[in-house]
Amino acid sequence: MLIRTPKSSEIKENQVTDEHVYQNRRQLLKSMGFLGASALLTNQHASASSWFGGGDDETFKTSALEFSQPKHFQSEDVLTPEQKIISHNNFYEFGTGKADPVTNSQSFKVDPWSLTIDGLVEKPITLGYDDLYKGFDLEERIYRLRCVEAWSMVVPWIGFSLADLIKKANPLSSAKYVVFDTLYDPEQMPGQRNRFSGGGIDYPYVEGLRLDEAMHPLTLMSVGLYGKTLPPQNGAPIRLVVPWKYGFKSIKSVVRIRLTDKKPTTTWEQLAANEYGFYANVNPQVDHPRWTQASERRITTGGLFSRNRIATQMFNGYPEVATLYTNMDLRKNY
Ligand SMILES: Nc1nc2c(c(=O)[nH]1)N[C@H]1C(S)=C(S)[C@@H](COP(=O)(O)O)O[C@H]1N2
Ligand SMILES: [Mo]
Repeated sequence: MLIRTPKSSEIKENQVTDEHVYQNRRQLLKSMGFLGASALLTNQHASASSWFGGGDDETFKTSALEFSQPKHFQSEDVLTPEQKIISHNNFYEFGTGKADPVTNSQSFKVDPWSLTIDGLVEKPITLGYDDLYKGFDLEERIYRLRCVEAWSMVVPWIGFSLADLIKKANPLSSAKYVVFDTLYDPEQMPGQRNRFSGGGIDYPYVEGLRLDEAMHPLTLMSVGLYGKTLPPQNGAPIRLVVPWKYGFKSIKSVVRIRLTDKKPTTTWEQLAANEYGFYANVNPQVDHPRWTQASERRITTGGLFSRNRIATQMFNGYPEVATLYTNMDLRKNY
């Protein structure tokens, strides 16, 4: 039996499957016998809930990481529980529902992996799977991440500054922007097989930053969370995290980082440029055309009926990035 999900033409990021709905769906699946007790405990397998017709049988194996905890990246915010971070998110390559990524990505292969840094650089680099963990000083950084759909999480990411990686390639002075590509592999990513399964996105998923944004010390290449390597649903083996921007900028499972002199057109701009701009800085004063951005629902430990609505902060509470945008009209450059 399959749970029907909307056609891709009906799907947009505004379809807020907030945690209520998500929890209710799990309750429903449970009452229909899809979720066993252990699956509920680990929140992992929502098998048979997938509209691709089954989901993965295996569970992806993560492994422990060694990392430091620099004081300036810690936080007083209540952390979002690990089980929620890894079971409720967006990764359209694995389906457009909030539980689809965890359901459909468990057999995703991350080793071997290849990440290339090229374009306007003196020294193009290609990193293999082991290089992602060994070539850098890994840090745990607790970041807020706010989705454009107005929910947010607080995540103990593990990773390194993107600047450290870009510097190794020696950028040319002509480089102005950085373009990121997610893996394109329809065999492994069911959302890439046709327009309907992947939310209308023309894959690969592409994101971009201005070079100075990319070089900002907050901009993180993450290889782990909660002390372990990333699970596939969160972008294994390596993904971007830009904590002052809406979540869609934080591109997952990156295979290429290219320096250019032209502003790229990103995936969400291609889909709806009037709704999802290139900058996508978290800004409570600039609403999405169809909903307010002044507040957000923080996902913490709350259960089925918890309400945890808080005011959204400018730049998601990272005022140190404001200098990147002096003299820019953030209403025009949304
Ligand atoms: N390749 C890829 N990256 C992606 C997405 C996606 O669909 N495909 N979704 C984005 C969106 S909209 C959000 S909110 C975050 C959510 O994932 P996280 O909870 O692991 O940060 O991933 C972002 N990165
Ligand atoms: Mo998002």
